[in-house]
Amino acid sequence: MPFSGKCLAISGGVGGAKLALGLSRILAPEQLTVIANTGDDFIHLGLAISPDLDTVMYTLADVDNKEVGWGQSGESWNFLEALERLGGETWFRLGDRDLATHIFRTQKYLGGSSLSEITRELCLTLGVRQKLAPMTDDKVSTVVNTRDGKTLSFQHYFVRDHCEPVVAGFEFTGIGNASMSEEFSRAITDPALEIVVICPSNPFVSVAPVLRLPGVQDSIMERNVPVVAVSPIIAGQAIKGPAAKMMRELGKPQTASAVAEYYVSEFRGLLTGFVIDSQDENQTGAIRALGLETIVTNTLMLTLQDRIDLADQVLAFTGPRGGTQ
Ligand code: FO1
Repeated sequence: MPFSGKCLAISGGVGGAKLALGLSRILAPEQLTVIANTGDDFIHLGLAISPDLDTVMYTLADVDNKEVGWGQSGESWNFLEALERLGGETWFRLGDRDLATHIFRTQKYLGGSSLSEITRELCLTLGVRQKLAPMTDDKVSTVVNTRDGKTLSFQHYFVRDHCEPVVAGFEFTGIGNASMSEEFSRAITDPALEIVVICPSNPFVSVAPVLRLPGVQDSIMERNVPVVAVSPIIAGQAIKGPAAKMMRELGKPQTASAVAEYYVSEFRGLLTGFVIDSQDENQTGAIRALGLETIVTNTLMLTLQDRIDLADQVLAFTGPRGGTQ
């Protein structure tokens, strides 16, 4: 039976954008709202950069660089080469087309626009018809606490230092008095909402900042709809990014069931379902024991069809909360 309600998807960067694309191919534009993490946002070279929002936006607009998963396809690098010659900072690679997005965003910010308004304008120009919004329009920054007592801004940890520092924990500065963006709270309170999907993004630095925003967990639980997360770990590996390395450094097994345990213990009562890859089928029992309805399927999204098939599986979780369909 085709899914007729509305879907709210919570996404970080690359992994989240893949599932968001799959969902966008199944659902009508007005059925899908994607809320992106903004804890990775930072000011770099004087420019306001929102990596997770841009990754989802470029993916839904089909202008994304499909090799690396961020930035635009068909890029030229004249700006960066010229900056290099001047001795500027080039560790964060900004293509010429991508640069225009950051300059546009910065100019709008300086003109008093909110990140939500700017994202709406960018999506309109790029032809993205689904609703895409930041988790908040307030400043929230993910900080990485390293085992040797340092604190790193997220992009310094992730890009400049290649995720090498050993993590001890994370902080989301500013989150205590940040409010959900209008689109976010509207999507949660929409009477037509039938499912919340937590995309296969990094649980600690992409999903946690969104769920920790004041009021998010309670307002989602009040809706009594399925809340389904897709494991970002397959057979002990993260498909992309440092999730498995972080789990090891945090003393957790690098398994899909350890991700489920993290979500259940950190966000008690929020999740109702969990999707794992066929390679992790042997963990179904442990995950069901956590009270999560579990689906085993292919979660490795290599092709567009993989993205669509996974989205289809996730949407099959609809129906009343806690029911074992
Ligand atoms: N990630 C990298 O590993 N290296 C880069 O040089 C890089 C540049 C970049 C530029 C724009 C953008 O929107 C994202 C960019 N990313 C880069 C990815 C970004 O750091 C991550 O996607 C997120 O912050 C984590 O999901």
